[in-house]
Amino acid sequence: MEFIKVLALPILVIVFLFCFTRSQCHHPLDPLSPTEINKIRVIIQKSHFSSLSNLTFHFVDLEEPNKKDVLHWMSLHKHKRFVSPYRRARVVVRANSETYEVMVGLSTRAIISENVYTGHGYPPITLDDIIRSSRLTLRNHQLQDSILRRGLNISEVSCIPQPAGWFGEPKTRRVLNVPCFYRRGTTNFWARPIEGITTLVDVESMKIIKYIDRFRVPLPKAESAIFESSSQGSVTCSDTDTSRIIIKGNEVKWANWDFHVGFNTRAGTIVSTASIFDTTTKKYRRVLYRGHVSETFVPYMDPTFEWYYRTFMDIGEFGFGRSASSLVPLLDCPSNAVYMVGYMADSEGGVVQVPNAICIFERYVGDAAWRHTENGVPGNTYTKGQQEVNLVVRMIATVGNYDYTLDWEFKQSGTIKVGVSLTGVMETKAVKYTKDNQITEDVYGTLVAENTIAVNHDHFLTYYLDLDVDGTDNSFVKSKLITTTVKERNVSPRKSYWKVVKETMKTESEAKTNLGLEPVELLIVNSNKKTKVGNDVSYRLIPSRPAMSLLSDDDYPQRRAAYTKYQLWVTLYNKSERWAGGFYADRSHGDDGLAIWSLRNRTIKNKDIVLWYTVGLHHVPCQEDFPVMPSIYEGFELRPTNFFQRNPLLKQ
Ligand SMILES: *[C@@H]1O[C@H](CO)[C@@H](O)[C@H](O)[C@H]1NC(C)=O
Ligand SMILES: *[C@@H]1O[C@H](CO)[C@@H](O)[C@H](O)[C@H]1NC(C)=O
Ligand SMILES: *[C@@H]1O[C@H](CO)[C@@H](O)[C@H](O)[C@H]1NC(C)=O
Ligand SMILES: *[C@@H]1O[C@H](CO)[C@@H](O)[C@H](O)[C@H]1NC(C)=O
Ligand SMILES: [Cu+2]
Repeated sequence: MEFIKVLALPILVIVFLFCFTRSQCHHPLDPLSPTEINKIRVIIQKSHFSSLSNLTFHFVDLEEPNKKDVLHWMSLHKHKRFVSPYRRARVVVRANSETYEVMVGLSTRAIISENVYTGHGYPPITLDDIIRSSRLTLRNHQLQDSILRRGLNISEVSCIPQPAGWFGEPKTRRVLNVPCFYRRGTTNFWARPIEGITTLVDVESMKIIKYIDRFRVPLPKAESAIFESSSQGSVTCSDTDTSRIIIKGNEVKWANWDFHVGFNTRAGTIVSTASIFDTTTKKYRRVLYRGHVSETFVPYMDPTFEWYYRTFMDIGEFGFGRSASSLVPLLDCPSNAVYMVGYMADSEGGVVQVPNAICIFERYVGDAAWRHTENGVPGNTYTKGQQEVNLVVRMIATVGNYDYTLDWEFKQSGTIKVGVSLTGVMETKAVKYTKDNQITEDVYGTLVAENTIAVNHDHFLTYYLDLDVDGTDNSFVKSKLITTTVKERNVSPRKSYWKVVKETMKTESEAKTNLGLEPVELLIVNSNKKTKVGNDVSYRLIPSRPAMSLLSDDDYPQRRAAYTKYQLWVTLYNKSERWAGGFYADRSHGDDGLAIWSLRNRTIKNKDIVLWYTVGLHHVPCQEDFPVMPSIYEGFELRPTNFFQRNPLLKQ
């Protein structure tokens, strides 16, 4: 057997090229540096905002430069001439009980613009909001009495504030619901909810505005919740250290790929300006301008008083970047991983550093990227192939009880595989039942241990995918496989075959798609570019198992996450349209976001377009998911389709 050993060569080249002047290395999409975050804080604090009461920072991010400026910079960058577009920050603060949107110029050190946001919904909840609401709840004498009446010890209670959703109130306040849990005997307090108690905190005045203790049920046992002791302490196996990853600032070059890795509080990892080298033309060709998780929707299926509001939109309400876990070497990433630090601002505008926020590593998949055994050549049987080695960009967002491992995997074949692994702890509810056969009412979930119901719910992760396949102007094409009857019966005994019928989607409304059994290829096509033999250059979406929200259209959480009724949307590119559930997702009314923008029904043919794809999981809990669930993966691929002249893995 003869393998092509291109990839197995042990060349150790982890190169960190440091920048000596800022303009040399500054990619226009680089996230804000600690120096810049500090600068923004100082600029705002020295402005008239200092005279307003309760100034808190809810969002501090790079104001993305215009796409055409970035693309212009990219084209010059490749020739080593640098013209940096402007650096600006978009800041959302709360002061005087109002939401201000502020644009800060980083080179001019000045506020460029500001306005008061008067629409529905609120900016992301801060960590400070959460810590203070939790403390306030624990100090409440009524709660302390309730805890005592249940024979529990208040020192061992944890209260975890949660977004309150929106249920038709014409006017909302910034509030958090604060359920409590019991820690005694286990740190897995999620499995020991203290049921029956509702605390609602007004976050602005930091006051409890509702306290109700409706009923008592037994607390689930601590023993069944414990998993910490069975954690694997150390991992001894060692991977090979062959790495060909070149990281320069936030730019990554590996094999035939070149892309930028950013990080912000809202999306977490952002992959930008991804291009792939074409050995035929000896040029990098554009694939993805920007990709990240845009919103999540996690509605629980328990409509009772204590649970109905649990309909979370984690990206907008809090943020995947804000929830980033520091990755643990050998647990979260293999030994050959390199790490990136994540920076963000806290509620006072100060710098928060997340060490090991992102890891990047080569994955030796253990499979063949392609292979063939040829038996048909007499006396010359051979097997040829190439092992699959990919590059993974990973982060983990731990949003309270759940851990989402978010991967962007680049393959040398040109495919980008995007996926999420879910693990962590389920939200459970305490009940009186100890056996399933005692249950005669609807309990909205599965009895996973005595007195413990894990409640049914969904996970929807909607990805923002601004594909620019070999250029900016693309079209969304459905290649439908249509069963066709053979008419020329005199030449063929066959009665049927399928043929491909291509339909280019003309408008946003036409592009909304629900995937099912219909055989269809979903293509982002650049009809201005053709291969040598004349096919339209494209990438196609290989979807995951389709899932769509089952809530009724008029249900309040569904109105806020209306975009989850379709797995796939295509919109005209607009820099301001990034967050599928609207920017102000906390307590939103569903009057902003993907479903609303699409109503404009813009034409999308041969235009700069954005694909929105939702990975969904209906979670019917089972006993194996308790007390901590084994990882479950869902993902999709973006795969070159008539993009290259032939299999790009083959040497020229
Ligand atoms: C309550 O818990 C705390 C902390 O574990 C402990 O110090 C204290 O003695 C407990 N109180 C009672 C009454 O058990
Ligand atoms: C400022 O915060 C305090 C305590 O959190 C609150 O009592 C006060 O009402 C707030 N002021 C305004 C104008 O929101
Ligand atoms: C871009 O999107 C924003 C938000 O939806 C909208 O207000 C604006 O009019 C859009 N711009 C264009 C040129 O359509
Ligand atoms: C969108 O526009 C197309 C073409 O103008 C039209 O046929 C279609 O009915 C429109 N859809 C909606 C929902 O407005
Ligand atoms: Cu789940």
